[in-house]
Amino acid sequence: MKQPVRIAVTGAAGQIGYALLFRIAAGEMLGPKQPVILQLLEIPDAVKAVEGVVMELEDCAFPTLAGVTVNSDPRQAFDGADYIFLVGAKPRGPGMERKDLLQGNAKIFIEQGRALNEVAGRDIRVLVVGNPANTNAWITAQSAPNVDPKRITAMTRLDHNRALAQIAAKAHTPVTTIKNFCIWGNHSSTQYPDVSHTTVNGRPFRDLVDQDWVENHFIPTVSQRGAAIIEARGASSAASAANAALEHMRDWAIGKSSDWLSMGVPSDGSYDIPEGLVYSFPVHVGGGHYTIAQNVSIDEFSRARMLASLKELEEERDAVKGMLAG
Ligand code: NAX
Repeated sequence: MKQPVRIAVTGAAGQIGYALLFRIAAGEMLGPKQPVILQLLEIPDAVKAVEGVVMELEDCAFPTLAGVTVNSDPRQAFDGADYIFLVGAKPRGPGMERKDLLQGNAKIFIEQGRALNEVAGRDIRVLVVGNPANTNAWITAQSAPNVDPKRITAMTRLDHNRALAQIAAKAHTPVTTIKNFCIWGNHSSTQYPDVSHTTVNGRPFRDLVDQDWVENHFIPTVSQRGAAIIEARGASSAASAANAALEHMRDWAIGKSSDWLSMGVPSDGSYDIPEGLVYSFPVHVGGGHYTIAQNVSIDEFSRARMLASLKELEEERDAVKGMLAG
């Protein structure tokens, strides 16, 4: 048997945590031959609830689960971790402004970024799920100057998967026949799900649909899907979010793809997105790395959408950057 790898998950008592932990422990992220140790983080009030989740994990007797720790100090939870899922965040409360949510969460990600800075290994991979995910990832990177910012990413894979499902339904084809789709920008309602280069069974998807469908049906359906799920279920996406988080980390760590995936990653200046901002791009994965797909042609419609999402990310950054100095 291989040496166990250490996987930290924050917000472990939450609903995404509950859907994610069992799949990681079952070996679905790194395969059935790779033992894992889970290092869970929660706020002190939720530690008891996590202990209940740990009992259930034990009761599954997963062959790949080599241990579980429960922590309320991020330095302990992140110590020696190879993979970190930053899921825990403050939910938006009644009457709360977007700015209050941003600042409340900024505090969490500043603290966790500093903890990462102290204890993280060089080969760490971090995925931020907690909202606002892109800006929280940017804050984490700013608070962890010793960590290579490329190793701190944000989740837009759920948006990517939601879009694939819509395209497959429209084209009456399995999702496996779809290539070259991506999400640009922020994980928010300004995200830009881009079908300009998408093919289905090797044929341009744009030959099957008109601009009105793209603009007035497809883009709103994908970007408002989270709200539609809350409306129907009375709670936000959990199993699909956990699935996307697992796929993001699995593909980054051990995947190989000539097709595009969507990941929120620090910009390297590609497509004129300012360097360092955490923006969703089309990426390729392989050899444990991701690379931003290059030379993707951008038409006027796409450029306008990409810039609208960029503007929102810049506003989010400006709303919290004063907090980083303190
Ligand atoms: P829950 O409210 O069920 O769980 C969040 C958990 O985080 C709670 O148990 C809470 O005690 C814990 N927590 C809060 N502060 C913490 C801290 N400082 N350290 C450790 N744990 C802490 O939310 P859930 O439905 O699990 O969603 C988690 C986050 O994912 C939310 O911010 C949500 O908005 C975000 N999402 C992001 C998505 C994405 O695509 N990027 C999609 C799904 C989801 O909405």
